[in-house]
Amino acid sequence: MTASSRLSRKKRTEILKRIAEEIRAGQDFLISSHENPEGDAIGSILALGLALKELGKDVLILNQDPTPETLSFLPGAAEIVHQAPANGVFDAAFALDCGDKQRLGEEFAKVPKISKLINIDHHVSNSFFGDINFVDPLASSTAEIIGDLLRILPVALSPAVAENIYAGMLTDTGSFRYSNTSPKTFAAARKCLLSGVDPWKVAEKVYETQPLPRLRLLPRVLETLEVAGNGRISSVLVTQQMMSETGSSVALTEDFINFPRSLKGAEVALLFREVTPVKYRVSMRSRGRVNVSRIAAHFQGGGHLAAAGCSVEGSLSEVKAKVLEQVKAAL
Ligand SMILES: [Mn+2]
Repeated sequence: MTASSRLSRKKRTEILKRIAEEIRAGQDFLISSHENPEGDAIGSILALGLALKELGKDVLILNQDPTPETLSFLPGAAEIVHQAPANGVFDAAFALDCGDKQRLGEEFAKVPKISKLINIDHHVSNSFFGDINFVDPLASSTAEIIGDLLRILPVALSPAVAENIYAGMLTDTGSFRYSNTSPKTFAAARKCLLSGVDPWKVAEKVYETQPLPRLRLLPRVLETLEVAGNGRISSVLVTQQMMSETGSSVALTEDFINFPRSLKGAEVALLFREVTPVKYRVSMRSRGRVNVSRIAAHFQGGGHLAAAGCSVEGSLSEVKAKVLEQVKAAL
């Protein structure tokens, strides 16, 4: 089975019911997401974590990396731990919004005993690393899938859970603008609003509370804008020096890629972020005609058709050349 095979409605319900059964049968749960978590990762783990607690379960939410400051307002965010527990036996661990096991990070790998791994995701590149896998590439976000799971359990959508689900959907759909936005997404968002979510409050917290270092970093990144492939490829660069001089963290570079993507005529946008002088993280965005998850996969990365990423080793000019060659071939 591959992630791209469409989940039938029947199969969807069947797997969600199986996961619900695991939740009912167990008591101790670990919930985790990918390294450098963004809105959907945080929204999903908190929504599921809070809902399980409402059901009387013991929950530990573990994320190796810190929660981005703009998402720290989300209910439950303060309870996320960043180090693996020294002991503790879990009936099941949930990997949410995470395309492969490695991206769960080093801390997750240190957890002593997990009886069952439940993988819930919407990345088309998901490697089905769980004992139970629910992967729906047509879902807008993992948060949207968590909403479905909670309905099947069932557990009522509390305002705190709803706010997390809403934030996950909002951020993964680019504020309900991307092509992954479906009637189902709006129906799920409607449910969140009926449960008390204030859309402006969430939008203001997520988008209108930029830390000063991020806005200081932005012009320096835009300064690096380059265009290739007859205007169809645009790219920007973030170096360690830019980050240290502006006091920025990696999390603050999230969404910078939207600027090269917004360039008229650009089909594929790239953001090269220096990890070390000989290793770069490459984020890719497409307007929809080029499948960037395939380009990322060429470099052992992954993602979605229109948003993907990978790490590439080499000097900046080597990395740029390698990546541009693949992108040009895909145009
Ligand atoms: Mn996601």
